[in-house]
Amino acid sequence: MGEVAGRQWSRRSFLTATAAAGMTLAACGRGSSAVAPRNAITDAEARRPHSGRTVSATLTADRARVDLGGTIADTVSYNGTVPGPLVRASVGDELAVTVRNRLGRTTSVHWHGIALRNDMDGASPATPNINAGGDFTYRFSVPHPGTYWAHPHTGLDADTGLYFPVIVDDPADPGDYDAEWVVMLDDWTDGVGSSPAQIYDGLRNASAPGHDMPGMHGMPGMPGMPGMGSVPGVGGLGRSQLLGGDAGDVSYPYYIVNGRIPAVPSTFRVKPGQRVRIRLINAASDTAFRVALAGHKLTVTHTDGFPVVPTDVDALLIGMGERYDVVITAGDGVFPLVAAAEGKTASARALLICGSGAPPAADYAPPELQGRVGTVATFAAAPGAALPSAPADVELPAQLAGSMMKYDWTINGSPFAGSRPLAVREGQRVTLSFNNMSMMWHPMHLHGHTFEVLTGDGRPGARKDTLIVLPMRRLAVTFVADNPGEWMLHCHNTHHQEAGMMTSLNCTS
Ligand SMILES: [Cu+2]
Repeated sequence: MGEVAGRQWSRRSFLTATAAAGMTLAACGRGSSAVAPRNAITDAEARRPHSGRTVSATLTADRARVDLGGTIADTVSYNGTVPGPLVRASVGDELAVTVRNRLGRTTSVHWHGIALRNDMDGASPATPNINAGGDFTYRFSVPHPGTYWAHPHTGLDADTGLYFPVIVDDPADPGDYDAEWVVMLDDWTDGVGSSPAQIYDGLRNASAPGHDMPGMHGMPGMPGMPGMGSVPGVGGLGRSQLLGGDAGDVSYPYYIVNGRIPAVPSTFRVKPGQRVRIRLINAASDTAFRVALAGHKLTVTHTDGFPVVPTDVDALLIGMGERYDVVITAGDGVFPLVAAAEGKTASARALLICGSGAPPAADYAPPELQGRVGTVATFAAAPGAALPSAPADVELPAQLAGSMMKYDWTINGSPFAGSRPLAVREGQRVTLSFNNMSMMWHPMHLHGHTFEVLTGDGRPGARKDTLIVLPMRRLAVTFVADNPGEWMLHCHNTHHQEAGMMTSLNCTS
């Protein structure tokens, strides 16, 4: 941020500028004019660290028959696997990832959590989508170490096999562990149950006029009930105390870890006593997972890529789009890593094999799941990751609303097409206040930036780019708007996002 951080802005000038920008934008609607001129984006890119090294990869997005462990799914994937191949670089490296779109429809690759140049973010309109049959090379430098991932930002393709982990290493920090296990969690229906489009239509149709069903979340899919139950998987879910109410909208046929169903799990082998860094990534569309490793405590070290004060928990609640890094010391035996689909009475699992023995039954629920469950409020940014204390230059609201009955998910009163962007100037310190006025939780994700959760007690909260906001609750975050461009701010529930629960943070230089 350097020079821009030193700019002095009076609160009055902000309010005036914001109001004026707002009026202009309201008059124009969501136009196609670029928020950040190309030189602002290239200037910001020049200020990022540069190692001089380029990491290249080619990903072909295409139809694939994928073996989930004896269950074959006709789906779409990158290079024929679920998850797609790991993309790994070090801080300051340039990534050059060519995506060949063989899906027969428009696609994109969004680099979730990476504070990259706006025109490579993989979210329209800042980055043009890739046309059917077309190729595009995403080229950008990676400024921060951490655990990230990537997925399409077009339609319902986030609910397919199109995702892969992205890891950025810090050459100055080798880490105090012997082995590393990347764990991607997902809820799965594509090619084995209702299609993502059928589920989305089912959610929308259940909300058609005359289909008002108060409390429908708690009901099983009752035969004869209009909408609900007419599409297998839609509705009929339980509640979660951790999530403050309804757990989700969709019951998936499978919950998977690293592309495998619980009966035929993926495995990871280490020796007893070894320290293992586990990078947990929730790539699901409608499922928060409660994750525990049988017989082990989890020492949480990072939230969404950024260090926290190391904290021991028995289990972790991970919403869609969130990542947690934990370190464990391996015991002697075979231990299931269980990701319980929160409020959905089903689980995903993988096995940590550090000795002899048979794994427990596929539905084994380790007692750790009922122990101390870490949520975002449990963690504090490590001293090096906390933002300097500073007053906000601008305060922005993000009012979350909508209901299952109308399926009208909005931010600040509008679905995306009619929404008024949130306006900031480069270098401003921003407080963003989520106010969830709906009866459902939302994992809110901001592109291009990492914020610090405001705890209200002066303690620095965790650094995050995706944040669970519980129903009927307020939660504020602070960040420096140091990345010029048009950045999406949205719910990471795929169906809520598709229904319009998205706006943008427009950062002008
Ligand atoms: Cu949502």
